[in-house]
Amino acid sequence: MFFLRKKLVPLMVLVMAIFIFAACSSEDESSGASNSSSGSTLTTILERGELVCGVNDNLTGFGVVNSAGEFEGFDIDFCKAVAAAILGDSSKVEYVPLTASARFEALAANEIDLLIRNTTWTASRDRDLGNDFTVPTFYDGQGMMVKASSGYDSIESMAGTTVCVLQGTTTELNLDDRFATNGIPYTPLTFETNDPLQAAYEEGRCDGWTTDKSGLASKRAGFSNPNDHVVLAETLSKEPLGPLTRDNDSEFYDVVQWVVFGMMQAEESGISSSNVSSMASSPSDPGMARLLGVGFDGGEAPDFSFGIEADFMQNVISQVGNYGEVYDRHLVPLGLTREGSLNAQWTDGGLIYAPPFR
Ligand SMILES: N[C@@H](CCC(=O)N[C@@H](CS)C(=O)NCC(=O)O)C(=O)O
Repeated sequence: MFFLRKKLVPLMVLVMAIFIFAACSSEDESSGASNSSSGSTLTTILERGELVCGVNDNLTGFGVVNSAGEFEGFDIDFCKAVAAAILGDSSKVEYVPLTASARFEALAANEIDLLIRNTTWTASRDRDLGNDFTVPTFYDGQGMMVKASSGYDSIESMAGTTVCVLQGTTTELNLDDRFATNGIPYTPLTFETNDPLQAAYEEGRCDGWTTDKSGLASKRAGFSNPNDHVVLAETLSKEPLGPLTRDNDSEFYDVVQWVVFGMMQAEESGISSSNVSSMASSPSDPGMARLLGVGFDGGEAPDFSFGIEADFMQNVISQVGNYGEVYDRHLVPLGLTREGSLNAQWTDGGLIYAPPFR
């Protein structure tokens, strides 16, 4: 009896272990609806043949649906660039419009692969929300727009006013920092989306509209008479905006990060959509050859592929352009001058800088 028990107990433990392992494995496979069994978003995108990008659909210049019903903008072009790099085709993107408050949950819940929606990199978002910021594509800061006729000319002059602000944003938090901490009384009027917020501002239900300065430039340009509105000179915060992937998804994270860096490097190296094919057939230096995934001076092409085709940057640059082309296409029309700003190249005193392709 004792011997029987001695043999049976380990056997039962083994059987239980197999059951527990099987149950855990099947749970793993069924969770993460849109991810492949390996859990890598890169593999999922390659298998699916499409990138699912979470974006804004209401911010001209960054992410908006145009009159032809197509998504366009600065952020949209980075979705296209990632699709061009992974799938060789910038049109293979499904865009999912998201509000500011819904965006992080959509990424964590696997509803999208990538979030590119004028989203600010902050410590708590990095720490708490199950996502990873890749690299800022636009260095912004928070501003305040008022009606020109109001006479407000500084934040201090706005004591006792009502300020319109969007929920689930850094804007909401910075607003309180700036007013409450400095003893300036104010009333926030918060909204889930921009359209009712804009209506409230236009109807005079709030005295100021605060958000990223790029957003204010976009909204101001959309008014029938932009000169009726003034963006105050003060910048209330730092708002580095850029793409986010899920935590612990490093293959895909690397692709997104190096596509953005590649676009920055292409601009620095003078490679654009109009000359990329001639640069690829005769690169002028080894660094350019590495960026474009070709050999230099008759040498072997380097393996610089991040799990995708080695010449991925050729697809990105020919189909979408370098960083400067994307900036000029979407942000210059909003009056967001690059020269002298943080978004100038590092060689011009800005922060747009790619680590070496080596
Ligand atoms: N960058 C800030 C603000 C992002 C944000 O939602 N901005 C507003 C105004 S620029 C927006 O996108 N509005 C469009 C909408 O929600 O309809 C953040 O990440 O929290």
